Amino acid sequence: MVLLSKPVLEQFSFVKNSKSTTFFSGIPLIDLSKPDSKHLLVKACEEFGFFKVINHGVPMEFISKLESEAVKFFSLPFSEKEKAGPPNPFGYGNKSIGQNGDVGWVEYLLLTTNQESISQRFSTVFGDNPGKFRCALNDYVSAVKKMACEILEMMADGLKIQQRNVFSKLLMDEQSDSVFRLNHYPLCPEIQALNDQNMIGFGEHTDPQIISVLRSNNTSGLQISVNDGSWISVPPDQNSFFINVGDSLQVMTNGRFRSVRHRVLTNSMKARVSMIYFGGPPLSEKIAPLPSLMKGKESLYKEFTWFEYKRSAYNSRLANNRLVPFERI
Ligand code: GA4
Repeated sequence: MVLLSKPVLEQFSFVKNSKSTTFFSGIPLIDLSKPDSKHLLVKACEEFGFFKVINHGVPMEFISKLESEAVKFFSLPFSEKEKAGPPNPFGYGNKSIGQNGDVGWVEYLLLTTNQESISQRFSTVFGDNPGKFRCALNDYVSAVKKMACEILEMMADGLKIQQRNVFSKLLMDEQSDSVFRLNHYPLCPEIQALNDQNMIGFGEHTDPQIISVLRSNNTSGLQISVNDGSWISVPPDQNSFFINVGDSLQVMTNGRFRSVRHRVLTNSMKARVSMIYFGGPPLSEKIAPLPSLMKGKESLYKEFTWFEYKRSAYNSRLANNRLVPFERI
């Protein structure tokens, strides 16, 4: 066991724990097998920017294969994992998040969903069988991307937009700038000693992309922020997916949908493993409110491309409200 000295622990942020974690039972639940769900889906995106999806059609086999590859990777000695780093733009990262000084009690792999660009470094780490990891990753990402596109098409329907694929075509584009992330929140035994405190695994933020699809093992930790600014704990469910509205979708709906502020607290009993697909547009894509959603209203945002937004986002701190510089005053 690696013991953390006081100065090391001081780099991390803590939040006061409400002792017994009370889970929020009102997370919107969307059954993808019911075509009627599109109205619930729109409501969930307006109210929370967040919902849970069941009957998603992603084979359980793809999920468990990727999870076991991820667990295998994170169980390697640090000296081995380090060979797959640094994480910028893609690779292994430990505690440090982004390039602007954010830290969390997390280690991760940041990957592009573009097969050709998967770095050669992975061959070194996955030594005997890099193909197995890649294969599990490709199967999972293809299935999750398909589901994300179905969800985006239901959203367009629910919003009465004529062009059903107005959002999904951005993810389907060959140039789509989508990202995939595997997170491991290890146990931190020292924290058990700190009464009433929870360490921040991944600090509060919104996702810059269009849509994020998250799946985790059965370990709690994810919290979302609701309108009044309070945090609610999301009950874990390893058989379902959780969907986040990203900043770009908030802009495309002229603020009707809200990108959800979320964070992850460490769990002192069980390690958390999560996998997230961030569906993004091509770099050159203009991100602007769809005319059919404007209804004579002015755009709340200045004109910008995904490249410009991404550059600005990656220069920001995790907790910043990244859309502010792009709002029309
Ligand atoms: C949040 C969503 C994705 O995990 C991510 C993150 C990225 C990173 O880890 O490098 C960022 C963060 C995320 C937003 C602000 C910047 C960039 C860390 C950070 C401080 C991969 C992404 O696209 O944006």
